[in-house]
Amino acid sequence: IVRPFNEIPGLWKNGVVNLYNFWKLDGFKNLHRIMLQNFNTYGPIYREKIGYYESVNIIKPEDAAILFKAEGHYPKRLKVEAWTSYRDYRNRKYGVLLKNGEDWRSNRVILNKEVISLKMLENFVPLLDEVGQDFVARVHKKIHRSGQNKWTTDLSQELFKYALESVSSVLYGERLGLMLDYIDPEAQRFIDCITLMFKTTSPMLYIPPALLRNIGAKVWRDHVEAWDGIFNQADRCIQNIYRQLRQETGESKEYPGVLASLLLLDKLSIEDIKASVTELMAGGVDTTSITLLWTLYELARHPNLQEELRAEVAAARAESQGDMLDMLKRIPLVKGALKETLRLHPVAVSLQRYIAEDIIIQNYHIPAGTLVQLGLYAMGRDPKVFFRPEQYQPSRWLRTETQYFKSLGFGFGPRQCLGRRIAETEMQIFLIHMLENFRIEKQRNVEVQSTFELILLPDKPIILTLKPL
Ligand code: HEM
Ligand code: 2DC
Repeated sequence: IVRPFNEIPGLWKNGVVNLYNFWKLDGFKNLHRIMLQNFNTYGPIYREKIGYYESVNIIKPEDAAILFKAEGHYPKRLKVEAWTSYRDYRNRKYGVLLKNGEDWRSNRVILNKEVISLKMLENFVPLLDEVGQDFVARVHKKIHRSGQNKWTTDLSQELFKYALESVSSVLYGERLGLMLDYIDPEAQRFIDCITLMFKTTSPMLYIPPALLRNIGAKVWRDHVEAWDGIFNQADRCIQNIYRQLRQETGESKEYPGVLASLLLLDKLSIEDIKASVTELMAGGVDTTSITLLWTLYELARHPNLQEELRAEVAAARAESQGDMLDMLKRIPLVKGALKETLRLHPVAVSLQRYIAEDIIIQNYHIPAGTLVQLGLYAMGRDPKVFFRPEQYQPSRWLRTETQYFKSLGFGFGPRQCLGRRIAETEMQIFLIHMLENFRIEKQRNVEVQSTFELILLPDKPIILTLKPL
């Protein structure tokens, strides 16, 4: 017999009291750990209300499968009101990230072809490979300059630049020059604005931005300043390409980049293109860079595994005779490492959908329209889901039984991460070049954990040492 919605365990009766307790637990930074704890307390399903944010939370891959089967034709995830409020406030269009319904679908279908289709990889790979090579050259230079034949540093700033350079080269078909010694201060400001934008979003998940705006709260003002910086820089890049296209006479590049392709295709309005390209540019920095930083950290902690990956890369290089597109098909363990990183250190603490139809999960009835969240961080660390979850083991992904609704770092289905293909390729190419050139080591035994700033970030600097092979 199916139990009713109101019997789902959890604290959902008084959102304000729950928000107060959440805040006392420093919940803004600990969301992922609080979710994990809730699953331990209540079991594989619980209902919750914090502030005005209400959801049903699940953890099992089988239940994730039920959730995604009920996502409907126009899948809708949690509305991040801080982001929509900013656009409403500044009169800017929503891009694919924030659109819903038919408007989302029609934009997404066109963007899919230009951004996430496998066919585009042959265009993206040479661009990303060049950035990867430049990164390696930059590290060699740093090592040389240190005079110690090694370079010990917190790589996060370097990785932000690598990520922005990579995504920009794909979007605009040209380089920003972030692998050089002196970089455009505006590009640096863009990077800082993204970090600030994420950081100021998380409190506004629970307290309506409209309210914070009315009382002139600092968090809202900082958030506006951050998005203003992001949009100004993206606008500059977009204008630049737009101008070039209009002046273009005859001879043109082989592949002009995502933005120019969309403009030439002429199927989306210029305002829609600008909105989505800005989101792609902003979404392409902290996500991949932090995932790469975690991966380097894990490789430094597991030297034998690092050698295994290096051997795989060397064999792939030999067999493909240096053809990067071909090489990417021969590195299953490197791909497994990236999945393993996202299992233990996911960018997104959860995936969510407002379900389009009634469903039954863990024998509870859940009505259509409910916000259902899959606890991605909690699932990745659940011993009932993953054998010895605390161990970093890329080889577990080589077995197919590991896969059923367990590899969800980029989300699922038609609403999954639009930048997925770019992200995966960029990260694979990065690891190939790093493994071919440097041994990655770490200093002392510092345990690094995650902290929630809308995306999950390392809670302290990760200091690594790179040594030439
Ligand atoms: C959406 C993860 C990199 C752009 C998402 C979602 C996740 C995610 C979990 C929500 C998917 C869902 O609801 O099913 C990641 C991870 C990344 C990454 C783990 C890297 C390691 C990127 C990059 C870009 C990007 C590089 C841009 C080039 C987007 C956009 C959406 C999205 C535009 C919204 C798509 C839509 O609503 O239709 N990402 N992402 N992401 N991501 Fe990513
Ligand atoms: C944050 O409870 C926790 O990929 C909330 O590239 C639920 C939630 C909703 C939407 C998620 C967000 C979480 C984490 C960051 C995500 C976002 C959707 C897209 C975004 C996962 C899990 C991200 C990082 C995009 C951001 C693009 C943007 C900067 C233009």
